[in-house]
Amino acid sequence: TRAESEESAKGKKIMVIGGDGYCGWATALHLSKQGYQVAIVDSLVRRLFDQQLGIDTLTPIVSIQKRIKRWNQISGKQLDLLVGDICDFDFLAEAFKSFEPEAVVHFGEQRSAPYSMIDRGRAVYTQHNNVIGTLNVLFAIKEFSPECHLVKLGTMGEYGTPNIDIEEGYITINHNGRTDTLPYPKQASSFYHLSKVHDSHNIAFTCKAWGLRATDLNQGVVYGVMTPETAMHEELINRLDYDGVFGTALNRFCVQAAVGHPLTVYGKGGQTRGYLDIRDTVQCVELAIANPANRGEFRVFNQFTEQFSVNDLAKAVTKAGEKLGLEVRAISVPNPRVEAEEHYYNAKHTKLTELGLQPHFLSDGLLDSLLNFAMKYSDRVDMARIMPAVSWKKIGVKPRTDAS
Ligand code: NAD
Ligand code: USQ
Repeated sequence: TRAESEESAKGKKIMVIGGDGYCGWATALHLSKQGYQVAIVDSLVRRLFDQQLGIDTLTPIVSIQKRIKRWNQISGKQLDLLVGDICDFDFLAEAFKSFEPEAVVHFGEQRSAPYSMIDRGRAVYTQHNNVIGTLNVLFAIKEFSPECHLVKLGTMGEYGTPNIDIEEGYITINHNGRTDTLPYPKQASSFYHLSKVHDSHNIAFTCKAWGLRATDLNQGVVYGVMTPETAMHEELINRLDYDGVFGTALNRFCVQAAVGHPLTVYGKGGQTRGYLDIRDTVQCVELAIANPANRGEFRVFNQFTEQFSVNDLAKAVTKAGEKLGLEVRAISVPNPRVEAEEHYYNAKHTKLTELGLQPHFLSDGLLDSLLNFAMKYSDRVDMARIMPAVSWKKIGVKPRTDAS
């Protein structure tokens, strides 16, 4: 039961790589609150990308050191901090030897599809950072903590938008009279999403070859900003990206509605994806940790709670905005990406529910609170950074110094 798993979790050591980011910070605090011993590993490179691109989170986040100090004052719990790049194996090895994790939650990647499509340099950086970082984590687990469970953030985007149902990681195929259960076909559509495909292959191989235990969480698009822990103090506030490079669909639409910018529907708006509330991200990760994969097992969970098209989201935000007296209008923006704008989409997502996930479905209450949140910080919004400026087709070898 949940109570038993929480009880047995007490004291378990969890390394959260990427713990200064959007999903990672909320997860680190949630796990700490639940009684896990948490160490955050982060290079803080995400804060550097923002500076280099001249963008900023909607919310005024303080330094990671201040965040941790505040959490300690409020909760009485300790969070360890190891600042470094997991692509530097000496750093990662020291982190493993000093902390001795029993599970590693790996959020620490360059996670924006548009960022990976800015220019050749960013495309190569994204695949190097993500693929080599994950390879280093796999080697570190083998060498220093072979029992350690890897909980790796993947993406629903690994599957693309096939014209058949999407299964959870594997599909049973009947071919020329023989049957096998094989990895579900991957059709990612950005250099970022492809980096996750490469990671999945490397993880699957090392589970088989070295007997590592891993769970690949193919997460959908995350929305929302508050979790019970990040809401406890302004210095614990989470980041909320709304710009055209790091901002994601629903979060962007809420900020756009709050500042009177038209909602930016790319192309026809029939693009359908899996979505989940950030409160469910933290729940799913905890469920994966509390129910580890077996040695040698490469487990895949599809981590989302509902499917929406971009047009569905625009409609929901328009309705919720109008209730608050906002004038909301959606426009069709020429699609900067290469993707299907009308397609079949039906993805399975039962494994986390079977483990006990209690979803927070998208509700009027959530939209209302996210819109109010965006209105509260609306003076921080830079209107010039909302429209998309990265084209899948125009990417070239020339370094872009102004990705705005
Ligand atoms: P984020 O950019 O807010 O956080 C990522 C963190 O990882 C940052 O703090 C960054 O500094 C750190 N990092 C990156 N490379 C590193 C390295 N080499 N060494 C150490 N630290 C490094 O991203 P997020 O939105 O929190 O996403 C976290 C993970 O979840 C990513 O792997 C992403 O692909 C996945 N994911 C996110 C979403 C979403 O909607 N945000 C959806 C599905 C999957
Ligand atoms: N879109 C719009 N208007 C916008 C922003 C996006 O129409 O203003 C469309 C995009 O074209 C796309 C869909 O909405 O069809 C989702 O785009 P997104 O930017 O919200 O999400 P995506 O690029 O897919 O990436 C995000 C995270 C990434 C994660 C992924 C999960 O940044 O880390 O892996 O969601 S998934 O989409 O399931 O692959």
